[in-house]
This record gives sequence, C-alpha cells and structure tokens, in this order.
Amino acid sequence: MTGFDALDLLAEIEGVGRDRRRGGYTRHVFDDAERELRDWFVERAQRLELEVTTDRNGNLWAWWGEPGPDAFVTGSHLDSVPGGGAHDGPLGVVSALAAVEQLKAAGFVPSRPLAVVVFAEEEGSRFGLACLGSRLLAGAVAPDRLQQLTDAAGQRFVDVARDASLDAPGYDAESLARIGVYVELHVEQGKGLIDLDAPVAVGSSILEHGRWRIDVHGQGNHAGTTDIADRRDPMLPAAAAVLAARRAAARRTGSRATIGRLEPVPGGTNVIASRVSAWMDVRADSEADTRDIVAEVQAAVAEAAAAEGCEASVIEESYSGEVRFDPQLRDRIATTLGGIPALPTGAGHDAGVLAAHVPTAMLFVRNPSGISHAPEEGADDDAVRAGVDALARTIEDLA
Ligand code: HGY
Ligand code: MN
Ligand code: MN
Repeated sequence: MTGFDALDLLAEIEGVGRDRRRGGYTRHVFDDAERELRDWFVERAQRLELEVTTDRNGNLWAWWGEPGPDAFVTGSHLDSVPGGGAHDGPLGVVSALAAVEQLKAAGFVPSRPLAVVVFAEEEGSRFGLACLGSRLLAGAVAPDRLQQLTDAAGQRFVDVARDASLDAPGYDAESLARIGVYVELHVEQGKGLIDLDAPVAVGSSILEHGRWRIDVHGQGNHAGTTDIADRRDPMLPAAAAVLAARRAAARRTGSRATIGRLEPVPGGTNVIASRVSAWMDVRADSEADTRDIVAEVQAAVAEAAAAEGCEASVIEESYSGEVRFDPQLRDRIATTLGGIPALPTGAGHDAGVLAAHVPTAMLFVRNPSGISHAPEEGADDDAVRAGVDALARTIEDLA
C-alpha cells in the first residue's frame, strides 16, 4: 500500500486546470481538466483497491466493499468556479482517500459498505445549476429543466452526458438508497476557524440561497454617433441591479447579494450593448429576507429600465432553503473528535442537497486566508492533516 498523505495527493493535481488568465483554477464538469482529475481519482482509488463506478449522473463512487444499503459515504467534488482555489472540493476528495488509506494501513475493516464519492458539477459553473450531480441523484431536477441546461457554448448537458457515456441522467433512487450517512469534509470558506484558532469544525447549517438571472434588452448602437437622449442602453438597468443588490443586502444583517457575472451582447468597446444578462446570487438567514432582497433589486431594475426605454426580466434559476445538519450526527462527531466547535456556513454543498434525504454532516478545515472562490484560498498543512485524522476517526466511529 502506498502511503497517501493528503498533501501529496493535492500536490499531484496542483497543476491540473490552472487558469493563466484569471489565476487559480478553472475545472468545469467534463472539460479536459476535470476529466484529467476524474482519471486521477479513479487511478488513486483503484490503487487503494476500491471499486470505482460512475452513476447515470456522472458522479463517481469508489467502493470499499460491496456497494450496499446503509453505506457510509464521504467525498466532495473536483470541479471549480472560474479562477477558483485549489481546495474547494478537492480537499474533501483527497482527505477521503487519505483517510481510507490510513484506516486500511491500520487494519481497520468497516462493518458497513463505505464509498468515496465525487459529485459532478457542484459549482454549477458550466451548466448553471449548482450541485447538479447530487440534485439529479436526489430527483431534485425537473425533467424539462434538465433538457434546458446548456453551457455558454450552447452545448446541452444531456448531450455532453451522452458523450460521456452516461445513460439517461435523472433521479437515481438506487444510488440514493445505498447511502446510510454522508459526511463531507470541505475547506472552510470563511474565517471562523481562524477566529476560533482551531483546525477543524463540524458544520451546523447552510444559509438559504438562490440564483436569479436578470435579462435587459435595449438597442445596440454606435458609441460615438448616438446621442445620450437617443440611447436605450441595457447596461444602465444592469448597473442599477448591481448597486441595488449591495444596498438591499447591506441593510439586512447576515445577508449577502452578489452580481459577479455580467454578459453584455455584443460586448464591444465602441458599441452600445443590445442586451445584457446578469446573474445574481442571494443568501440570507430567512426566505423572507432573501425574497425581499430580490424584490428590491427587481424594483430598481424595473425603474432603471423604464427610464432607459429598455425591457427587463428577473428569472429564478435555483433556490435552496436553509439546511440544518442532523443534530445527533453533528454532536456525535463533535464528541468523537474531542469537542470540536460547530460552525454555520454561507456556502452551498452537495451535503446540503443530501441532508434532505439521509443523515448528513460536514467537517470544515481551517483556511488561513479565509478567502474562497479565488486563488488566495488555502488550507494550512497542520489543518489538512488534522482534517484527515478527524475524518478517519469519524469513519472508525460510524462505519
Ligand atoms: O456557491 C456555493 O456556495 C458553493 O461553493 N457551490
Ligand atoms: Mn465552491
Ligand atoms: Mn465546494
């Protein structure tokens, strides 16, 4: 058995999918980089004598023992946001492999089936729906929505899935029924563990969150020959959305609203755009706050569009209610690990999707920058090793 140290495993993939233009990593589902990571994962899992299968939704399952009911499942994702960090997703996958290797080397034999899972398209960065692999598994994607999912190049998910030899993506009752408990280790995407001066925490909850697309239509024209009075520039209502999102969230404690993606068409320096799409991410402690923020932004966009002679629409693309992880499981893991702290998160995860179906928990590992979804995301070596130990001890206790 080769000695797997999670840091060595991270080092093996640190060059895959580097994004020279944005910095950080860009690894989108079924693109070259993510496929390279999939191949790497399969090879590493097979070296641990785990049996790897791919389910109908592109999720990878590396089984220790027969796939079976009531399995202990751990893992995360390998895809990234554009220009993302090295740890968001991969840390949970490499830590699971390292924990399995550590347990095998110590002669541990699980009393129940155990799987390391890699969920597909957790970030939703290619097809626009976050946690696509786990949502499909859980039957949380309507068939007509599935057919509509396309990437920026107009490729449909269903076609890309077929080309990846996935048959008929969709609800996978059989795979879901095999999961007895799911524990996901993830780099902390905040400063909670820095403030607590602790390497590892157990997750308590995930904020309500949703995504909306704002489309504004105006009149394309020449930047140099079109008088201001004659313009119908869709960038103005889009700009109003950006400012209104910040204003509305800033007035509600704990709320967050972000427009980080804006696509004018045609996008020329000397061209007044004919239309603009903006994507808004809103998160808050309650559905009421989330929806109030969206309503405020919607009103600001409508006012700006009317003033500019543009048409605007705000379409909800996804919504996830607050997730409270299983309190018994949370407390049992915290006790097993000597009383580690519990932390909420504003970040969505596949664990948030599965929490509606099976007892689910998360382990967070300290990130010395507290930054995520950016190249500065990190996880210090001691915390990474503490995370692997924490996961190994959790597996010993629960599997
Ligand atoms: O967007 C999120 O919260 C997660 O990183 N997918
Ligand atoms: Mn992420
Ligand atoms: Mn993640």
